[in-house]
Amino acid sequence: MTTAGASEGHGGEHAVSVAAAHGVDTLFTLSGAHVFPMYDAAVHAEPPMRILDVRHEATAVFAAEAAGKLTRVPGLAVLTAGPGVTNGVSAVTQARFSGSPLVVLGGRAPANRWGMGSLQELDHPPLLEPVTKLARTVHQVSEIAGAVDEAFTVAASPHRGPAFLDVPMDAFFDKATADRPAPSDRRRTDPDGAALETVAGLLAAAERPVLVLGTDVWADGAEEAALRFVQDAGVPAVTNGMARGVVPAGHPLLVTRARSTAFGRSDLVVVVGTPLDFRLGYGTFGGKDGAAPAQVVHLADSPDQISRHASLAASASGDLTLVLDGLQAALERQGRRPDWSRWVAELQDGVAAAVARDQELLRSEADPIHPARIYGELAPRLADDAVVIGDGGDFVSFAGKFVEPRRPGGWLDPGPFGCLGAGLGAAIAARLSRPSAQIVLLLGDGAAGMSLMDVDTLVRHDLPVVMVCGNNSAWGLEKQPMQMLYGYDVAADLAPQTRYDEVVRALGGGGEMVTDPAQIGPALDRAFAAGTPYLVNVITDVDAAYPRATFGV
Ligand SMILES: Cc1ncc(C[n+]2csc(CCOP(=O)(O)OP(=O)(O)O)c2C)c(N)n1
Ligand SMILES: [Mg+2]
Repeated sequence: MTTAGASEGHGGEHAVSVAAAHGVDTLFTLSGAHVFPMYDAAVHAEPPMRILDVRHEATAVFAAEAAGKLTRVPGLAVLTAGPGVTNGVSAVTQARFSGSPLVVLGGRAPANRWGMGSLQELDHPPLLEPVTKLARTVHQVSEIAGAVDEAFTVAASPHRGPAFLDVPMDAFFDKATADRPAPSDRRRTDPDGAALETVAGLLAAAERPVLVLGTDVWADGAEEAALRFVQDAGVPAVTNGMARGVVPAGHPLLVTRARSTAFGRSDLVVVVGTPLDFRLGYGTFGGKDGAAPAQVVHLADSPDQISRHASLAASASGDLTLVLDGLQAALERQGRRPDWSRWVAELQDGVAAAVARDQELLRSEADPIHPARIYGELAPRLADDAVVIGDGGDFVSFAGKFVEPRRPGGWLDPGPFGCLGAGLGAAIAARLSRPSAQIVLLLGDGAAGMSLMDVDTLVRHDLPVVMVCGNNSAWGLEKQPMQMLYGYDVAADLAPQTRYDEVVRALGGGGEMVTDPAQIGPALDRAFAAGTPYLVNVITDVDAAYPRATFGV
């Protein structure tokens, strides 16, 4: 371990100083005395660390998670002991599922009273252990700097994820002289060259290959290598999660809109940086129109991410830039350049047909409004660097179909954990991380109810964000499946035309309700021009359900 020298200070000073050395400029929190040393240190740090105080700990952790995703420096959430930590657990779990770099520092009841029943006395690490890469108590003030350094290093190392520490109050307020470690340079893990040769051989022999690019391509900083590979190899690609935009909207090799043909007719699917989970049919491809099952290759940022359930023709792991550049070099050594032009043309035809089919819905004049019309109005208003955040069910699925990012790292969806309520936290972090970009938060009306109070945080911290609520007065993604399975539904309806826009106005932002499709565009223009948090509350047709092929099980 290299050190930045020994320093004197209380526990908060050690923790904040090490976090800052790892690149953190903001801590997300909700007040509690157990963590006061963190605030004192943030206030007195040079430069001060921004304290972004929110209205629910879930928002603090969702914000830190989103900051980690957007900046690729672990986000930092500071939670008070007991309920502060337990309120954050769902968001920590989301970070685990999404491989998001995140450090959560919890307060903890004092060690010198442990077992006597002091306020909020809870042993957190056993609760956090199953959903983190690291969860432990730091018992001595002199150990805080080293432990925080370890937490940041673990969170930021592939495969990324959350790390949790708690510090007993007496140790946190205590003082010590301790070494403050200097963060070490990132180490890149080389992939196995022979494995890449095998993959290159499979690719060279394939007639209808498809490349899938997922979130870890962005998280691992491999977005340029990925686009290079797509273009140099000439292989059609489907992107998901934070890799959306790696192959930009309109690129001739981006075939996401022809996904079902691509996956169904492919003879070789190479999946990079995302698990072979329900979003990818558990890693089973091919078989459409009498096609044989496809061979599957899994390339991941670390060995533990390689699928254990799918039958793989080959796999490799390591730094994804080295993986993709290495694969291209190996492909060139194959000496035969496969001609995939007919396959690519077939998929391009599929994309063009899908885009043409969309037009009617995107321009729909239906009353009540079809949710697709909202995206027909929103998409042309988005700048290349817009950050689009989805929090909801069907409303967000429509966004996934109709909003195609033009740059990577600007699309935040709930990921495989699918936790509603992440929206306001993600919007807070996005506004801070991308100060000059459009930030658009897409909220289902159900999801809106989970975090809308944190509009108060946007207002207090002067963070303008455009919110668009697809208000179908229902938990739509649950209502339709229950209808399908039982022929009736319960616990799926919400009140009609609830004025979420007035909630935002009451909290100090702006907003309006829209019931006429022709008014969506002008309302969005007003929202983008507002310079304050602004919610466009669009009343939509509850019967316009997203056409879903799977419920994720
Ligand atoms: C925390 C949490 N609770 C429940 C669910 C189950 N769930 C998934 S989508 C959904 C409906 C979302 O409704 P809304 O936000 O209004 O979007 P809509 O589907 O109506 O467009 C529900 C309840 C979940 N994913 N996360
Ligand atoms: Mg809804």
